[in-house]
Amino acid sequence: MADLLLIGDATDEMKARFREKFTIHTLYDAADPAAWMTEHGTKISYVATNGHDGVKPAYVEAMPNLKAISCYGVGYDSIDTAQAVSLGIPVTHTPNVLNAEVASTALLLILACYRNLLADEAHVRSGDWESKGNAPLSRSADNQTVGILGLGRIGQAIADKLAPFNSKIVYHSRNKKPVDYTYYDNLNEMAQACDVLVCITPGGAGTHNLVNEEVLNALGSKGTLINVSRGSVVDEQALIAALAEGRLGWAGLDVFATEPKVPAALRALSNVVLLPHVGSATEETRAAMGNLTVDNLLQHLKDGTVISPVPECAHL
Ligand code: NAP
Ligand code: 8YV
Repeated sequence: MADLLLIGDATDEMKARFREKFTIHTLYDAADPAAWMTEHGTKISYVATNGHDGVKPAYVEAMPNLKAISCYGVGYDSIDTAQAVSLGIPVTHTPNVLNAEVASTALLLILACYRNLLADEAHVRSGDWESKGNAPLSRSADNQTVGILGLGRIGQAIADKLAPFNSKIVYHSRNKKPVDYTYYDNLNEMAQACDVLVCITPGGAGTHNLVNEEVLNALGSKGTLINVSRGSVVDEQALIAALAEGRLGWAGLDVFATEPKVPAALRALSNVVLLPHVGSATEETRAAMGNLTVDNLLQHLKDGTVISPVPECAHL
């Protein structure tokens, strides 16, 4: 049996499948994870983690016999891939199996912002409907210009799911894609032109605070920001100020700068819809992600190859 380290928790189904071929060690149960790594790191040959917990570079150094890292999630900004590549360790992730789910979450946030879902629900629950009368009118989510920041696998799924809403799709990414949507090579210009800006790039240094005060001002007082990517992509303090001062209309957020901490100033605003990073969190999608996370390591154990390496590790 090979020794597998679980850095963050895994589902019962994943653990049951892992147990068939691996001896499982759970770092999240260790009172002092760094001390545990120093004492036991040399026996670990496989790691499973998730997009939130990642793998600390010091932990990788403490595992000289590490053969592969499998991430339960498509985003891997919390894993140092340069370090892994330099050591010849493949890193895998779970692309595609969650595209539709995360796209549904983006749509849920867009609709909740446009149609005042939370305020209207509270209107019924509080008894205000009976005592004060009808709720104020909301806005139609149909016929809007939606700017996708990061037209990749999930960005395309979001564009597809918006088709019945007759949205005009525009996008910004570093490279123009072979699609019919209007391409903006400048994010500010796209923000100026759209009603909704949906962030769905990877996190990490390359996208840090890409959505800054200037972009938020360009989106404007009638604009809606949706973030289902990583909290680091949006300047959270600039976002709070723009929403509080009415320079930005609404925001629907699934991700935050320092999860699970969400600033009180953001939680106090009425023009936001806040979700606890549940973009992919349905039983069906998490089962598919879990299976791919396990399958990658089972395949590596069998023949030294993996199914879905991150692009940086594709050549290993
Ligand atoms: P993907 O297929 O790699 O797409 C990412 C897109 O972002 C690409 O089109 C890329 O195009 C663009 N991009 C990268 N860096 C950029 C930059 N600096 N400026 C502008 N555009 C940039 O990835 P995916 O599978 O769609 O996943 C995207 C991300 O969603 C993940 O990395 C993760 O952070 C997040 N996510 C969140 C949840 C959630 O629960 N909320 C769930 C799943 C995924 P170019 O290379 O041409 O720039
Ligand atoms: C997960 C995600 O919540 O796939 C991603 O990048 O953000 C989510 O699907 C995350 O990986 C933790 O498991």
